[in-house]
Amino acid sequence: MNFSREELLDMYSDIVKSRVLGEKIVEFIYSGKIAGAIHPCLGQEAVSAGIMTALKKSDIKTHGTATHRSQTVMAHRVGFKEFIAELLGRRGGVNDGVSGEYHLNDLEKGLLPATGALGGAWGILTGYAWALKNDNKQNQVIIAPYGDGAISAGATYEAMNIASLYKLPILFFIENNGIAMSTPVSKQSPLENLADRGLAFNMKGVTVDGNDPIAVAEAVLQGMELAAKNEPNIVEVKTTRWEGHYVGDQQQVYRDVSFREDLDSICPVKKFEKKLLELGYINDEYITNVREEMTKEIVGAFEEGLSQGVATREEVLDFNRLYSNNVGGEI
Ligand SMILES: Cc1ncc(C[n+]2csc(CCOP(=O)(O)OP(=O)(O)O)c2C)c(N)n1
Repeated sequence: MNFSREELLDMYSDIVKSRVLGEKIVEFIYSGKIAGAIHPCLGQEAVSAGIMTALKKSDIKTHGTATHRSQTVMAHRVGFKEFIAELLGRRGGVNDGVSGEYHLNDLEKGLLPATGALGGAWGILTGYAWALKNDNKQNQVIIAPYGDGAISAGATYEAMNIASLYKLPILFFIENNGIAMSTPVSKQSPLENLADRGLAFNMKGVTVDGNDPIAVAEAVLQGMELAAKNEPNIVEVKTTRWEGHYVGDQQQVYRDVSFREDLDSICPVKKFEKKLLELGYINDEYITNVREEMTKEIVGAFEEGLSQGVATREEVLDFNRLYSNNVGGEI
């Protein structure tokens, strides 16, 4: 698959944006401006950039969640200002600051709500895919992402089985960063490639380099096309979690962190920069400018968010925000 120069440069902006967003989230947590546990995306930016490229390039409409490490994908779907204001618990947030990071959603913009209990969402998302098929919605698919740990929950097997049996328009996306909290993949699965789990359900699966945004974008685009033809399938991307499970987690207690001594050698941003430098598409000045531009945009969004008010206690505890009342009336 070919990506134009403009598309590759846009992909570069997205990978840098993801890095800056990750760094700023960590900074704002430590300064006490963001409350709650957030799972840093540092080291996994190529995954978000690849997904964003696929969403922009394809004319297939997608609905889905994002993993708790793909904050940039959530922000891309709902708007960076709205996402950041939500992180800060402010009124301009996508859910008026009452839902926080992982559960924020905007159904119109295709960001479905994620469940805190990992594993269950693939069942729910398979239900969404079933609804798309039932309602004869053409050219629309569900993207169901999870980490390597979450996909070992039993409900994910039922979801894959039903999706395959009923030929549903869904792409199961596995963001394999090698570790689930403190459990490495090798201690929870006998498989080399988790996409091979699809074999049990007669479903196609591919595994690609999750540190290469082009490989991720290509795999997602192909997966979306298959899903749009009612061929559910799996895309697994392999990457590395650089930080602890959440900001503040002392990962050296349970994990060999010697890889951190030379992060540049595994850095997806640097790797992609090298490629674009070789192609002659960017130079050092371009790199500096993009970093500055992305920092300005992200920091600007944080400042704007901080200037807004916060929801009242009553609004936060409003059950009609927490539960759907589509079936009729107030709860
Ligand atoms: C059913 C359930 N069990 C445990 C947890 C606690 N938990 C939150 S994130 C996480 C690790 C998930 O690992 P993975 O799916 O590999 O994603 P990663 O954090 O590595 O991106 C766990 C165990 C949970 N949220 N739900």
